[in-house]
Amino acid sequence: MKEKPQPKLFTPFKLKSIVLRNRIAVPPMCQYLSEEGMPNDWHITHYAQFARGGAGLVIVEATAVSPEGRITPGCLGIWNDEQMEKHQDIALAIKKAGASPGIQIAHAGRKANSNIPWEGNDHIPEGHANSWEIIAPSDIPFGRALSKVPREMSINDIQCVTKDFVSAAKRSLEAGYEWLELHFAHGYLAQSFFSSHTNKRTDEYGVDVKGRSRFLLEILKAVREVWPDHLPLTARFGVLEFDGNDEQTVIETIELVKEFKIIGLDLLNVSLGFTIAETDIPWGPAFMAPIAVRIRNETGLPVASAWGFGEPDLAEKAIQNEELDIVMIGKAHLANPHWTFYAALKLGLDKPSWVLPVSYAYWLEKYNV
Ligand code: FNR
Ligand code: 531
Repeated sequence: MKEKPQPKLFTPFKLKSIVLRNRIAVPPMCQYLSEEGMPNDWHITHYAQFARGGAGLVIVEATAVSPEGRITPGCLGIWNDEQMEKHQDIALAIKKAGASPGIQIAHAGRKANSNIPWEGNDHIPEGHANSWEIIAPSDIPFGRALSKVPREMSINDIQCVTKDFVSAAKRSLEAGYEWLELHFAHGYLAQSFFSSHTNKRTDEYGVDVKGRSRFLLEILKAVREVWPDHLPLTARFGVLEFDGNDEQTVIETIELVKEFKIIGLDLLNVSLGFTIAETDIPWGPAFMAPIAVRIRNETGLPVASAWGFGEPDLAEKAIQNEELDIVMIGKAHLANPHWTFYAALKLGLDKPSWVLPVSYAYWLEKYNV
């Protein structure tokens, strides 16, 4: 009988010393359920379920490198050892369920100090108990509900935040994470240094694309020095803004990514800029695939991407066509933590149960699932 073609989505992916059991990743997704940056039992069960469901890589939500780097007061942190020790429980739970534990470390910049989404998603007003000063490359507010004017960062601020990323990377390693993602996307601090919409500096961290790239390159270089070379060091970066100037943005981005690669970036997670409010994003299934494959081809770096790959056929197509090396399945995982198992069934994988941990696979296989 003719062998049915096996989906490529379930082939392993080796990056440095890490071998993912498949090409499916859970991208970072804020839960806003932390207090003072501390992980709790919610986070342990929340992240373990995705690994239990068969994903190859589970990346913990944007985790702030400092208290003021949080998006909201509910966001996770890894700026102290107490937090780091609780992160150990999350990383271990993911690992024990057969997935690789990753974490995204972040500074929210001018989008920091917001209320959690279901409590307004707007900036916390001055004078409120939870209000803190927000910082950015220039004193330009995002606008709309994020109307607080950030303080323009001094050179000392830039050096302090870079050190915070280094400390966060060290703590992530100590926590047992194997995959580190720098949050350089979605209009947060690093992205806002790169964008000419938000960076009007006249010193060496602005003026032109070289200046606007400097902060990101310095963070990457400093983190690379402390993150072991055998573990993947990655970044999520907004390559499109949909602000009418994307051809220029992509040309500058490709040059930046080539510099990232020279410094030692191992993979780019291709995402959106979300730098300014006035954009016209053409949402749609897998709509980032064409730009992801362009970045992959023009830089030679492995790429991942998200945004509308939740239908298994779309995820499989992106891997089959070598547009992506890893596909990130976000909201579909929130709806179904066992997405990987159901994708295996839908795509006709031989012995689909075996995408699950053996303690489940054995019995499902025995009952011919
Ligand atoms: C997100 N996203 C996101 N991205 C990121 O880089 N860091 C984060 O912490 C978060 N947080 C977050 C929370 C929630 C509730 C959602 C829905 C999304 C974006 C996410 O990683 C992903 O890129 C998008 O959800 C698009 O992928 P899907 O959902 O179309 O598969
Ligand atoms: C961006 C987003 C926009 C539209 C739909 C889904 C997600 N994310 C960015 C997240 C926070 C939540 C909103 C981060 O990058 C932290």
